[in-house]
Formats: sequence, C-alpha cells, structure tokens
Amino acid sequence: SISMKDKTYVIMGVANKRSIAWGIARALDEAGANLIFTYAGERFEKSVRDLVATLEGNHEQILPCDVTSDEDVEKCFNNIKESVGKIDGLAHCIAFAKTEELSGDFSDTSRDGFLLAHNISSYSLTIVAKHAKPLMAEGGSIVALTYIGGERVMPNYNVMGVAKASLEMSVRYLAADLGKHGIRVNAISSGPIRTLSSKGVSDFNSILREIEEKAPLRRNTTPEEVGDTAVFLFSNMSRGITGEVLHVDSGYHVL
Ligand code: 0WD
Repeated sequence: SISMKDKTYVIMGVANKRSIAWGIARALDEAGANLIFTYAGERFEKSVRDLVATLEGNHEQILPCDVTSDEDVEKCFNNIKESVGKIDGLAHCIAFAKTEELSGDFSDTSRDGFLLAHNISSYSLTIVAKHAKPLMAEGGSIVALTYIGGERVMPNYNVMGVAKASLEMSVRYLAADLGKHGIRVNAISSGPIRTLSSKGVSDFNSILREIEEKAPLRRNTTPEEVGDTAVFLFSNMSRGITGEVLHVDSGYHVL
C-alpha cells in the first residue's frame, strides 16, 4: 500500500460512519496521513468527533464549514493555514437537494430547489478550491465525488444529476486553471452506496439491485473501494492525471 506519511488532507462531508467521506478518511488514515475534518453544522460536530477518535492517527483539527457561506469557507481555510501552514489535498464529499426534488417529474423542479442543489453540490467546489489554493503552494490534489446521474438520466436523481454535470465541468475548468500551480483536480464517480444522502433518492433500493444484477462486477460499490481510489488520486502514483472523472462503480458506466 501507498504511504502518505507527512501528508495532510482536508476531508469535507463526513456526516456519519456510512459517509463516503468516512471511507476516504479511513483509507488515508491507514496510509498514515494527517487529516483535517470539516462538518456542515453543529448537529454533526459530536458524531464527527466521536468517529475521528476511532482512527489510528491523532487528527485534532475538526472545523465547522458551511459551504453556502463564503465567510465560513474563508475562515475555515484561514484557520487551517494558521495551524498547519500547508495541505497536500482535499476531498469534497458534499451534496444536497430537497427530498421532494429527488422523486417525481424533473419538470416540477423549483427555482429554489434548483439553485440550492447547485449552490451546495457544485459551486461549493469552486469556492473551496479558491481558498484551498494558497495552502497548496507546493502543489496538491483535489478530489470531488460525483455520480453517473450527471452523465445520463437516472430515475429520480433529477436536479442532482444536473448539479453533478455542473460539478464535473467545474472539475475540468478548475483542472485547467490550477494545473499551472501544480494542483490536480479530479472526480470519482461512485456507484450508489447507502448513506444519509442517498436515502433521499426515491426507490434507491431498486438502483442497488440493478447494479448487482447488471454491472460487470455484479456487486455494489463499497466506501472502501472509493477510499482506495481517493488515496491513489492523492498520491504521486496519479501525478499525470487531472481533469478526469474516474468511475468506481463495478463497471456499470460501460452499459
Ligand atoms: O450513492 C451515493 N451515496 C453516492 C454519493 C454515489 C455517488 C456520489 N455520491 C456523492 C454525493 O453526491 C456527495 O457529493 O458523494 C458525496 C458524499 O455523499 P454521501 O456520503 O452519500 O452522503 P452523506 O454521508 O449524507 O454526506 C453528505 C454531506 C452532508 O450530510 P447531510 O446529512 O447534511 O446531507 O454533505 C455535507 C453534509 O455533511 N453537506 C454540507 N457540507 C457543508 N456545507 C452542506 C453544507 N451546506 N450540506 C451538506
């Protein structure tokens, strides 16, 4: 396995132990990395602290960062800058849409719901990259999480699919922009995984069943598989890769 000793990564979006962000955190922790966690709001603080305490390494920095607030993001990365000086990368594992927009007809999407989904799930990557950039003066790697619903129409994914398309294009523009600073930007397109967020997608169980029946590997994606791929994208092994969307989905995307 790859050693990430003396490297520091910011993990954004751990809600609980099922979070994909947590799979990434565990894989980086096992590789010996130093981690900094950000959570959305007070209601997540205790559960994130309790979880982080179960890791191998001693990761003391656990900071609030609501990505809908420019001020919050700026404050959070200023904090990180003061305490560690530099980081080697960042995992963006954040998305949100109103539950009522994740079922029924796409044409019923409200203006509010559309803007909210794009604000939290897509624009957040750009504002986070802006404030993380000064902490990666020696280069770095940014990894975002996306889903195949951003490439093709998937049942009930609706406005989140449109937001993921926007996120994936943001990955490409950010890669083109930040490459000159030695910063790589990529996305992992994960197969469906049962989490707090995916519970909001109507009829999620039949999506999981479809993968088991039809995906080339005939099984569902695990947070560990996404975590290992994130370690690869953070490591020097992937130094030639940027602006890429890597599918970790049992091969479902080829169908
Ligand atoms: O099937 C899945 N679960 C897939 C998820 C398949 C492919 C991709 N993804 C993506 C999601 O779209 C998201 O980008 O992976 C990422 C992580 O999602 P997750 O692990 O499935 O979901 P979850 O454990 O709920 O974490 C998402 C978190 C939030 O939890 P809540 O319960 O608040 O939705 O995103 C964070 C929050 O921790 N989040 C915010 N963080 C900062 N500021 C904000 C915010 N305003 N809103 C949500």
